[in-house]
This record gives sequence, C-alpha cells and structure tokens, in this order.
Amino acid sequence: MTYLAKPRLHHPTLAKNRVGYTRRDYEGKISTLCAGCGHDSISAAIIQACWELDIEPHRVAKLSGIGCSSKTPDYFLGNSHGFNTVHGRMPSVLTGANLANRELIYLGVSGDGDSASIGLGQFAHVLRRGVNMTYIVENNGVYGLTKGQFSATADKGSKSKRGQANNDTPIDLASLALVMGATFIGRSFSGDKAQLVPLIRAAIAHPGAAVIDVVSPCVAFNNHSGSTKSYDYVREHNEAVNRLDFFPQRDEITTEYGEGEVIDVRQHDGSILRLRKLHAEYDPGDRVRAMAYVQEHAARGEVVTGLLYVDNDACDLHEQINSVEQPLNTLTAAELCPGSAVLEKINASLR
Ligand SMILES: Cc1ncc(C[n+]2csc(CCOP(=O)(O)OP(=O)(O)O)c2C)c(N)n1
Ligand code: SF4
Ligand SMILES: [Mg+2]
Repeated sequence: MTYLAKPRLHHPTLAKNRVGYTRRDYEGKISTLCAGCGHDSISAAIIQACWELDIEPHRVAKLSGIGCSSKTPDYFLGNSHGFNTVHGRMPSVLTGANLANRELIYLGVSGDGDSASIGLGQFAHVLRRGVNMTYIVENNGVYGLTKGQFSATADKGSKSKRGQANNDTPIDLASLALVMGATFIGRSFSGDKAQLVPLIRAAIAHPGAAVIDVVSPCVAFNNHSGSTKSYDYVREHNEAVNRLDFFPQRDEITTEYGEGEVIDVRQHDGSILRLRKLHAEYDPGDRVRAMAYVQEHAARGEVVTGLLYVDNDACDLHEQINSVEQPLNTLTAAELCPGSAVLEKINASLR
C-alpha cells in the first residue's frame, strides 16, 4: 500500500555503488500492483540496472502514461524526477523535457494499451525523431487497469480469461520500432532478469532512441491457458537470439570466453556490448533481416527475445536539429529571447 512508508533505515553493511548509494536508495514506494504482476519484476530490474550503472538518482527523469504499467514509476527511483502524464502521451511530454534539458537520463515507462492503442502515433514519432531515451513497454496483451480487455498487442486467436478469441491482427511493437528507425531495440520477458537487466543497462547508455518490449504477464486477467502472454506460454516459446552483457567504459572486462563464443561491439563512448550468440545466423546490426527474423518466428508462435537491433552510429534529435547544449533553464533572458531585431531578420530571410 502506498500509504505504508518503507523503512528509511539501511543496514550499515549494505553494499554501496561507486556514487555511494545502496540498492535500496533506488527503490520507490511499496507497490500496489497484484502480487505476481510482471510489472513489479521490471521495476526491480530497473532498480538493479540503475544501481549497477552508478547513476545518481537525481539525474533521472522517469515519465509514464496511464495504466498499471504507467503507475510503476512510483515504485522505483523515489529520488528521481517523475511525470505521470496523460494516457498515450508520455512520448511527447518526454520529447519536450528532453529538448529543454538534455543533461538528464530519460526513462519512459508505458503499457501495450498506452503505446499500441491510444499512444500509437506518439510511439512511432518519438522513435523516428531519435529522442535519446530508454522506452520500456510493459506488455501484457491486455488493458490491466481497466479489467482485462484485449489490447492491440494480443495475438490473433489468443483467448481471454472467459474463453473469447481475439480476431484482430496484433501490433508487434518491436517490429514497429524496427520500421520507425529506433536505434536500439530489445525484447525480453519480466521473468528473465538475467536477460533484462543488461538490456536496460545498455539501453540507458545508448545515445539515441532505445526501446525494450518486455512481455510482462498480467496475473489477474491474462495468465490462463489460451493466452500467449502468460508465464507458461512465454517460458515455453521464448527464442533468445543472444545474451547481452554491458560493460561501461570504466569497467575492466575480466570474464574469459573461447574464440567465437562472443562478439564485443565497442560503442562510441568506449563502453562494450558483449553478445553471446545463441542463434549463429542472427545479426543485430542488420535492421532488414531482423524484421524478417522476428516476423518469421512470430508466425510460428515464438517470441524472439534479446538484443534485436543496435545501430552503433546512432545520433539523437539534438544532433539532428543542432540545438543548444545547455539546459534551457540555465540560459539568460537575453539568450532565450534575442529581441525584435533578430526576429525581423529571421522573418526577412523567410520572405
Ligand atoms: C484518455 C483515456 N482513455 C481511456 C482511459 C482508460 N484507461 C486507463 S488505463 C487504460 C489501458 C491501460 O492498458 P495498458 O497500457 O496496457 O496498461 P496495463 O494496465 O495493462 O499495464 C485505459 C484504456 C484513460 N485513462 N484515459
Ligand atoms: S491487473 Fe494485471 S497488470 Fe494490473 S497490477 Fe494486476 S496483474 Fe498487474
Ligand atoms: Mg497492458
């Protein structure tokens, strides 16, 4: 219950990261979600990833829409900036915040209803604009908060709790992200923390639009047989194409692997994505083949997970529009409004 405050005292022996915080310093309020909801496991993975990355909580801005998934930012990073926006509108608010201050780390949290129905246009545009953020979709195939109606990501033929079949073609958000030009695309499962935490770490470090579609079972409305978003179904049909580990620039890589077992992809900032291939032919650098691969496997009822695509030359919206580097709130009035003479000159150049 949110009115039950978590004890603020920490055991003195709790491990601290390089910026002096314990893992508990990245927690939020006590979750009010149903016990066993996949979304709580994703919150735990976000907490773990931010703690491991030594991020100072006040440098993070977490934004969400409406839904059980969009409530979760209340349950992690209690000392970060937060904005619970309107249903499906998180991407445009995040874009505005990012344009005003590029120094924060932007974390967008959404649901399949929030992103694939009312917010579908916003989802598409924030990706094609290359806004530097980590966009996590907590995908359970239903509108959990409003009692379990099929969402647009529900698979054709999958059954509701009452046995009714879904006749609509599903929207695959990872495939859509590939088409819309996102430069980091992952898919994971809330029940697979070992896969999810490194994906979140790498997505946060990625200097462009990063999306992770996380299948996150709704235990109240979509965890029965006949559902393709249940714990059992995803465990049985999970086709992981690779296993990712992420090493920030400062970390020394100590684990040894035999030749050919892993590929290391060095990023511009010196960090390393270490990929252990589970499917030899899968190349996360090939956007077009990734689309075909994901679709072919979806047609067989398989859920392809892992790092699906990464563009190592990604650039973000600020680079494309050549915007000012300083946060807007640090500029003077004269810099923000250079006066009528300058406006006159701009207008004249457009005539
Ligand atoms: C403008 C508007 N339309 C409809 C609603 C009702 N509504 C609240 S949450 C929701 C869907 C949430 O589904 P999803 O994003 O998948 O989140 P989940 O609860 O499944 O995590 C809807 C339709 C709303 N709050 N605002
Ligand atoms: S209704 Fe579903 S999505 Fe919402 S908290 Fe419960 S299990 Fe999670
Ligand atoms: Mg949902």
